[in-house]
Amino acid sequence: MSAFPDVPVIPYEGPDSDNPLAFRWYNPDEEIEGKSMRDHLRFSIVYWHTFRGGGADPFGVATAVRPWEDGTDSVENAQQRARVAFELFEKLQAPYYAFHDRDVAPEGASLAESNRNLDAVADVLEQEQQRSGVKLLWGTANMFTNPRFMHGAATTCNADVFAFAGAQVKKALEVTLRLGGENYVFWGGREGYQSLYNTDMKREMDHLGAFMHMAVDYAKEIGFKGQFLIEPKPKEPTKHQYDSDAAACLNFLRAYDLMDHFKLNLETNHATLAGHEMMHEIDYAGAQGGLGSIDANTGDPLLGWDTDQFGTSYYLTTQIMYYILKHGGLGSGGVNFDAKVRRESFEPIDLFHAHVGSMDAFAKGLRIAAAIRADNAIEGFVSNRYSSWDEGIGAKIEAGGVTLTDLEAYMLEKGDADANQSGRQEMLENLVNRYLDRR
Ligand code: XLS
Ligand code: NI
Ligand code: NI
Repeated sequence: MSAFPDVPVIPYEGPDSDNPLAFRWYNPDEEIEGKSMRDHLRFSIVYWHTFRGGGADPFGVATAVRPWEDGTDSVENAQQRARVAFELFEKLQAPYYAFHDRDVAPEGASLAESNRNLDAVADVLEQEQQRSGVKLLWGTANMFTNPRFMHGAATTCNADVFAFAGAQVKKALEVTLRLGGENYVFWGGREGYQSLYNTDMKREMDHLGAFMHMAVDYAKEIGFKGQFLIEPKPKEPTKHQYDSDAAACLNFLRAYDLMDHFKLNLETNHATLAGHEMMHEIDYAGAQGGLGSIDANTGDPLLGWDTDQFGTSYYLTTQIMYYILKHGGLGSGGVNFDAKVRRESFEPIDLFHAHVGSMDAFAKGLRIAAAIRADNAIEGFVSNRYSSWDEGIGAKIEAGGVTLTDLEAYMLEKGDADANQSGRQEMLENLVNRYLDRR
């Protein structure tokens, strides 16, 4: 039985199409820079917003109409929901999906019961993956919703809660392995603090480092070869999150000797909350070999929180795809739509409009970014801007071994530095717009 009988598999119809349920830019098999759009973008649909989000907000209850739900928190309902989810993944031509343990299966009265529930739903997920060919981009454990995690999971003051979190990650890793997950994500929902007065920050960070090592060791033990990812976010739910941005995460990974095992899962709206552009986070992570995957969404420029909206701005997707291409792509990561339809968009069909539009925006961004790269339009300007480092004193400094005394001798002889040249920011912004104008 179909949950979306009126929706076909979304076709590619090209830029002249005005069919709202067709792709205008996402043509999965078309090659760009020698790779199919499908393989560049590796689109992934999230289970939590799309199948568990009902549109509740602090002032009102859920609004979403989801006819396939029977209103219970039973395993059977969760299994039925999983089948519906795969119908949506297939109709969107999304090659991947992602979930938290507690999104897909109900939490039981004990850890043992929760594990049994998860296994029972994983049976259906496995069948559906085999039937449809849709794959698991990543799994993760929800260690923030249940009240036991009020003080944190790996960074809690309560050692028993740390133990519970460890047990939960162990199970989530086993299920992710069983389902062939290509990555495993840690988003530290409650790994932070509301008040430094009641917090031993050093101890909490040490515990977080130890927790991550336990995960790495257990992955090795069971033969999980997927990529571990940390997802930075600076605030919300806590005032200060330890994994606040790409730089803070990389510093944590270095400090605790985890760089070989982790990359980053960067999210647009989180970058905004951290006061960065998403392209900055991608370029920063990429420069350190830490670009793993992205959670594709956007915030509202007039609101200051994580609104997790579907991104439709070509300007934003161009920036994102440009820096992803610059750093050689997403590897085992993907473009994962960690985004939710608005509370007012309560009908099932809105789930399709949201994903079709955002997939298309990323496809268009990929096309524009590749065109800019084909002309060497930005990189050419940048390498020319730094050309003083390619020869003379610049090349010597980069090669290493130059001292302050050497610099003084050089400058005493020369008298003054060579003249500066314009940064041409406005010219480059206009240039990007010219590429956006193109078809
Ligand atoms: C919340 C995060 C979360 C992670 C997965 O803000 O984005 O959804 O992606 O735990
Ligand atoms: Ni996310
Ligand atoms: Ni988010």
